[in-house]
Amino acid sequence: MSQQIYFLNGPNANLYGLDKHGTYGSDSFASLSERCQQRAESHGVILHFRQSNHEGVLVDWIQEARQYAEGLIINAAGLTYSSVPILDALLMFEGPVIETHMSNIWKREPFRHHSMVSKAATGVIAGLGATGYELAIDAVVSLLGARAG
Ligand code: DHK
Repeated sequence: MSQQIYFLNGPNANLYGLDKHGTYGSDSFASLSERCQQRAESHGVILHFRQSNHEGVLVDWIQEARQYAEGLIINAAGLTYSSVPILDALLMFEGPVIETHMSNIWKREPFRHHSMVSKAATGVIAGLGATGYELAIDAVVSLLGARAG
């Protein structure tokens, strides 16, 4: 059975590519999903790439991942800076967790400089846009390989 990875995206990520300032690059969410599916396929893992604007839905998916996924990637978007429920759910997940952001959050407004999610993250990738999303998949696969070996 192939390994499964959950890649969860928070509020407004569905609008990537439409931001007039280009903060999140030019890839639409659909094309981001497609790129990530291709990357996962190249590693022979099953990717569940999802987005919700709702904190509780993200918590439900993280809890679901405890049953089905070996690794988890999350861009909690605007919930990154406030969500204790997302942090608590992630702390209950046993596999590697990669926190991702399309933008370099430390180059932006001060309120984006402190992530609640980071306390539960194995590693963080930020500022590399869609490439960072692909690298997050590479990282989880590599960490899972290291655990298996
Ligand atoms: C995405 C968002 O929607 C923002 O709220 C975060 C993050 C940054 C990103 O860079 O992917 O502050």
